[in-house]
Amino acid sequence: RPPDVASVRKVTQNTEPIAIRERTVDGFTREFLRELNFGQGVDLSRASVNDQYLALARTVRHYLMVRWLETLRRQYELQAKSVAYLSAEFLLGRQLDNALLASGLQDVVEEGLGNLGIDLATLRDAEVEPGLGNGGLGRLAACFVDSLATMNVPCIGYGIRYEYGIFRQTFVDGWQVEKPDNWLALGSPWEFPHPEAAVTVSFGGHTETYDDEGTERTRWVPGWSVLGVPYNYMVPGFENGRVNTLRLWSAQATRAFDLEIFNAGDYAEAVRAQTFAENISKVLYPEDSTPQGKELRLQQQYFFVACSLANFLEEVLPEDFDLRRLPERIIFQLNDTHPVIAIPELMRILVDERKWNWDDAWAVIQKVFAYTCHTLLPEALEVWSADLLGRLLPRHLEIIYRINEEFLDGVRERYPDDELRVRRMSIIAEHPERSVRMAFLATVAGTKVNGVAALHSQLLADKVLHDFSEYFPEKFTNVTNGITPRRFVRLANPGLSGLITGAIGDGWVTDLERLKELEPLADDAEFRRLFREIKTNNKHRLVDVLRERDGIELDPDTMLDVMVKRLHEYKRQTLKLLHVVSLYERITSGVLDIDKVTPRTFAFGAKAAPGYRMAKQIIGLINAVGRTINEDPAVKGRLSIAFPANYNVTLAETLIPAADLSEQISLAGKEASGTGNMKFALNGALTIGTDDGANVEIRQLVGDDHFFLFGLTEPEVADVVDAGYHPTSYYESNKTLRHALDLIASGKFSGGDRHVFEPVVANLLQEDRFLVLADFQAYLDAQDRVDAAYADTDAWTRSAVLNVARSGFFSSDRSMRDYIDRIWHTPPIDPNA
Ligand code: B1H
Repeated sequence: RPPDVASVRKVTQNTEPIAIRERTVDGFTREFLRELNFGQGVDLSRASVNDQYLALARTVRHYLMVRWLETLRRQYELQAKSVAYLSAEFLLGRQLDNALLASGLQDVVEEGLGNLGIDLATLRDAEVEPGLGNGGLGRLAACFVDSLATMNVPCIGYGIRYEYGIFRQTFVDGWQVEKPDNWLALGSPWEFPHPEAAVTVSFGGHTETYDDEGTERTRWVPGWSVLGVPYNYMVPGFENGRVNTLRLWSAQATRAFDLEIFNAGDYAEAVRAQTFAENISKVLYPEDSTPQGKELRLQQQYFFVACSLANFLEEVLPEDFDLRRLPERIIFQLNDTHPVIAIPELMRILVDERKWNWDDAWAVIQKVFAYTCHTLLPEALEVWSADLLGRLLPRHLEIIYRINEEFLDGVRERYPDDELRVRRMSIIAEHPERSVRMAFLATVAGTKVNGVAALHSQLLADKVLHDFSEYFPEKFTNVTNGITPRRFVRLANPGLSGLITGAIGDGWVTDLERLKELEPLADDAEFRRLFREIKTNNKHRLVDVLRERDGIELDPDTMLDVMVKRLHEYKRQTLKLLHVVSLYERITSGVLDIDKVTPRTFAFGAKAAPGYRMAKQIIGLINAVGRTINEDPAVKGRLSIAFPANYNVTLAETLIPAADLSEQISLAGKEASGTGNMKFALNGALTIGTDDGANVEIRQLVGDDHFFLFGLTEPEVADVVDAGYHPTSYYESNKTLRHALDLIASGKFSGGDRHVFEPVVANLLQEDRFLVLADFQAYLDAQDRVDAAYADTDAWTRSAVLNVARSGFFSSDRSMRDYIDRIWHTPPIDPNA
């Protein structure tokens, strides 16, 4: 039976408790072989690795199943307040290892499979990661649901089951070529489809008013509809018996829709209609931070939000629930503006369908939504053309207009004779075309608005949403991001985890501040030796993975200097590249004595949005510089570049634990938070970084002596820009910079062709929106400090240990506590209640 409301009711009423499966090696082995034989239909001697993987996944899933049903049953009994995390992205990463860890089955499974002659590691590698997100924002959602389950907080994650996740990146002659990510092709053992619980979602059409027993009401007469089929995923807490639910929606054609067309005799048209409907959840939009305003994307947003609200109101809540009490039962957290259309949708449900009056509905709305903003870039603030929105969701546009009118009435009352302010604050922009500013809508309707790091929240309140923070000061708050220590330390870095547990016990996995207890060990020579040994082992593990995965040979005896994140100009991969090119140029021209250069491997990982031309050029340039440097005997053993294609969660899990130096070099005031920065610090890399996003907090916590700070601060950036920034003046006055840029312009990295990378160089010289040239010298100086520090192995290791010991704050468990205290007010469930 589906683990859904209907079955929950049944369980509470009339079933015996299901026997807990035997958690022994023999018990596991029996279950596994049963799955292989009856689930996959093969016997062990003929089973492929994929057969074995699928059977194992289903076996592990069975063990968690009992707890899942139990969690649902208790939730139904307790009717406790839950979090509904609405997110267009959940970048989950591989599931198997996490499920094994959460269920405490690792040892049993390893031994059981071993007895059958199967290597667990081989099966792990057979899993294709669900890449249902672009980068930090999607991964954050996955960390948050992990933490909530671990902390015993009721949560449902709601999102989209994209048939194709983030594209698979390949390189052809060094240029990015995208391939579809067919992650479902070999089977998807972690999901539970529930076609019987499908929700109908409508689009288009028109609205009309009618007389409802003396009251004039509006109704929406949609033009077409699709079905949303829920696929449930387990979100197991760490060793605590709780399993929350992630519900992702898949679009299908409605029966009525195609029946009508079939009956009209147009078979081909009916099949085409099916494809049309299914297109909605077909593919994840690969733009990280610059949404394109495409109609299909708005369809996706409304689709998953409408399904989720309907599911929560009609299936999760008890049948007779009084919606006036909704704020006691739920908080809908809006992960950026992507789900903000939920606000007018809930208004529509309450006002049009449940026939509430407007004010009562609005009062509830203002208590059940909260909004997280993830950006500061103006071009990333989502805006929908009123024309498009009105065609796709005519009733929602009307509702937005009314929300805006009433809101602006209030603004006018507070600030009479300030029409300029009214225009600035309007949810509706008039130029360049009439459009809806989704961040404003979320701010007006939500109970809280939060940024994702201290600096970011400050800048949000002071700049991007300044009028709003003045108008609603009580709404604005900060919750600094975090990462789950289960996946990114315990699983990704078993060596370090063992060392930590040996020193302070294993409580840190769910109480990361306890890493503080490691501080004294930074001065313990034997501890440092073991710490270094683990880093070296992690490098060897990475060497093996890159050889196998990419055919890349990497020297484990060099400093591993890593920059992995989406390719974006504001993140400044070109600054990193200019450092490498400058080192190369100075060595080959004899300015630098090669024997004095610290041997380094520069690792890059980055996907570019397929339509972002400059980003793709930069990828081409990194690969071109890499090819030249890696082949040049003059720098052999000193400088090399490794740029494995298709950086993803799985690669991050081996790359980050091996890193010595973490590159977090965005222009100050542009990176909202960053979360990779936290993962590196917790795995014992030192950071070279600007005062941006969560770097600020990392530096404050680990201490200036253990962090390489450089570059303009955010106020300095503002001053430079206000004064009129001229990149050429830096080019002209700095010889090192000039030589590096000239070398690129000379065609050195493009077989003598001066045209290939001309756009990158020209952009830096003429525009340089993100002040790469202004920060170049400061960056080089900071890299010199890195070299000096690295030369003293003991001091470096001491700093690395202190980075680990002082970064416990960056657990997403702490982020969740902050959301609970400041925004959600959803207490954890007492396990003994
Ligand atoms: C972040 C996005 C984002 N901010 C639009 N904004 C997207 C915007 O598909 N889209 O259209 C996708 C993603 N992602 C990131 O969020 C920030 O840049 C990081 O600094 C931050 O750490 C992360 C999590 O808060």
